[in-house]
Amino acid sequence: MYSQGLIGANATTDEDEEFLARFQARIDAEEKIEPNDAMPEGYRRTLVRQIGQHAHSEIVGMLPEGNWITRAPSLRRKAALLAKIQDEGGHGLYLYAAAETLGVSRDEMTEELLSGKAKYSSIFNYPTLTWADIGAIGWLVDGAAIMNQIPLCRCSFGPYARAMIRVCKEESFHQRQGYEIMMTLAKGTPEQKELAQDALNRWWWPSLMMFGPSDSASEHSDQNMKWKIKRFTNDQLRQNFVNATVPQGEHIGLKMPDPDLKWNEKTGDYEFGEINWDEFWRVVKGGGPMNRERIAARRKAWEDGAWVREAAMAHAQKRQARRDAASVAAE
Ligand code: BYC
Repeated sequence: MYSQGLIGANATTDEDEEFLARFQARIDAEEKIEPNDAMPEGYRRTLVRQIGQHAHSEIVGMLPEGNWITRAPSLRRKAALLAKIQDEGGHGLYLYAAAETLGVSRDEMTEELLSGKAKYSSIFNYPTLTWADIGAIGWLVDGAAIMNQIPLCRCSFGPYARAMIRVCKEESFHQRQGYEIMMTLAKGTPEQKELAQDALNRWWWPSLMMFGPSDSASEHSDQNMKWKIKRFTNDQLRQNFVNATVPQGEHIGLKMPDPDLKWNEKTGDYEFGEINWDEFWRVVKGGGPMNRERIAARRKAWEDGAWVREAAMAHAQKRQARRDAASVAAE
């Protein structure tokens, strides 16, 4: 999608005040920043961090759902799940390509993931115990992802913003297929309804954690908002998600696992209970129920795929050599 040849061009800048003010004026004027444009090193590094982590989340996020492909309850469910998981793989690839335009290679990003230096979304460190978890992931996890990603379609960095447009369209299908699974289970036998409720109980709080630490603890939010990478804070998006999702749960007869949840007439928001931030940081730092398995699976896939990468490189080199020989012969 984006040529490696673009990487790093004009990227080194003398960051005096005038340069920074000119850059901020472009951001304030809602101009898109493109890979070859001069940009502050901090802006570039922030985007590499966020887009890289976003790409890793899409790829690691294939694992919990992949666990259920062979056990989907019907051919129709299996086809939809397969399509969804393939979409997530595609999202990861657009995002790696968008990050590559900023001068980082896919190999470097993968090394950072495998060494634990780069993060991926906390949500994918929880296990998928029953089929209802596939419904809960689509409804809640993709629902939270859409809430976070729609504003990213207006991110100041062009390649990221453009990648997000297609990603959001696909996430919206994912959210609906998940909600439809939950609706079917909730209307089914008492055992099926219980499966749906149990999945909601386990995925609700981790879904709220996807939006990141509260605004007072979010180290990057202020600068990211100034650079228009983020358009809303973590707490604003989390609140919007709660407001949109609680009525959806009520509509299918499920109960949110939060005794403190209540509608506030004055603010027009649902008030909700305290998030367990100790759990959040434990999971982010590698101590969640599935962190080890997820990284082990990615490491195995990377190692098993080494021969494919080597063969593709050898093929590309041979083609280039043939092209070079043909152009010499033509001279
Ligand atoms: N999990 O200062 P803050 C999907 C980290 S996948 C782990 O607020 P920022 C899907 C944060 O990185 C969609 N880490 O940071 C796929 C930072 O650490 P570093 C995934 C988290 O960047 C398959 C530190 O905490 N979506 O949809 O301003 C199947 C301080 O945070 C988390 C994205 O990646 C977390 N939940 O804001 C189904 C969206 N939260 O980097 C579905 C793009 C925070 O300093 N990313 N941290 O070491 C973003 O919008 C922002 O990066 C965040 C965090 C809102 C996540």
